[in-house]
Amino acid sequence: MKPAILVARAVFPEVLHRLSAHFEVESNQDDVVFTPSELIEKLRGKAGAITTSSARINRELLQQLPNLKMVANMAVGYDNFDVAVMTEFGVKASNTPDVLNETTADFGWALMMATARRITEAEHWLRDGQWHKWRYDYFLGADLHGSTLGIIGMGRIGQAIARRSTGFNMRVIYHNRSRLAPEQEAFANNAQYVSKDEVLRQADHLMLILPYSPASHHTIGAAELAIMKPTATLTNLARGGIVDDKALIVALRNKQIAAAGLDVFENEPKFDPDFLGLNNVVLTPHIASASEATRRAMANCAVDNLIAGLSGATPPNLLTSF
Ligand code: 8YV
Repeated sequence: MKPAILVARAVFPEVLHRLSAHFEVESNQDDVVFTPSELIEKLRGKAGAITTSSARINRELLQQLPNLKMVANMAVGYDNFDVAVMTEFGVKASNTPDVLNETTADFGWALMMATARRITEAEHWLRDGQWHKWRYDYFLGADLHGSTLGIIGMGRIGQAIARRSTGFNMRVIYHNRSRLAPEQEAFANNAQYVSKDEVLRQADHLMLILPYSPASHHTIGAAELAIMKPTATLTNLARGGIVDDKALIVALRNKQIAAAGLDVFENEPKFDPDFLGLNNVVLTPHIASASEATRRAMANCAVDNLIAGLSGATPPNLLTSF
């Protein structure tokens, strides 16, 4: 008999087809976002699951699911997993690294450029019928070329973002839990390792792409925003919670920094409505990895992991060790 699995959110139909060759699949093509207790009910008797960031895999859930053997997250970030508890319960965990690096880096640039050059603000103004003449000072923004790009979180995506800056003749400074190897720095447009405060002080454009954990909660708050340049932009591609959104709203309102581009929010999708009252912020609904090819690659990566994990092999992107 095939093991039973749950695909916790809607996916490309061919993914379900692939899974059904190996498993008894319960899917959720209506894309209901399950509450924690609904998720437990859906997972009862299942050996495995494919999840996204909306599914919290924690002690409370695992205590009730003795048959669960593996959960494959369709995301590189896995702050929705309590990996220590999954290890304790002998439940394998995996994520989808690498397949989304370049797509997410592309989007980081799109968001940073839209923010610096005020593209969505200008488009809203145009659509609103306000364009009656040209003026020398309409929508003056900040140059990217020749400026300093500051990156906090220099993992694979951060490095892909840095590499793209060569064509813009930018200087790259970064902060990370650990310093990159010299050859990695060289490949990332000669990125220079500095303290977090130095990144904040010197960056003309700040990019946040670090994993969320209790230790990185509010990496950017009022104190950090206060030492940034008043002309600087901030782009958050990482996770809600990396930035203190209330403090960012105050800083944007008071023009303590010039503008922000945000793909992720605290408490998303119920983000702080005060963002909507600001015209110096570009807002997108967590779509940095959303290219057709990459979302398919992420789904297939999660499937590869689950097939390996439930057949007793080591999943290619295993996060737990026991
Ligand atoms: C996911 C992401 O699409 O990979 C990540 O960590 O943030 C996105 O690419 C999203 O988290 C859904 O799981």
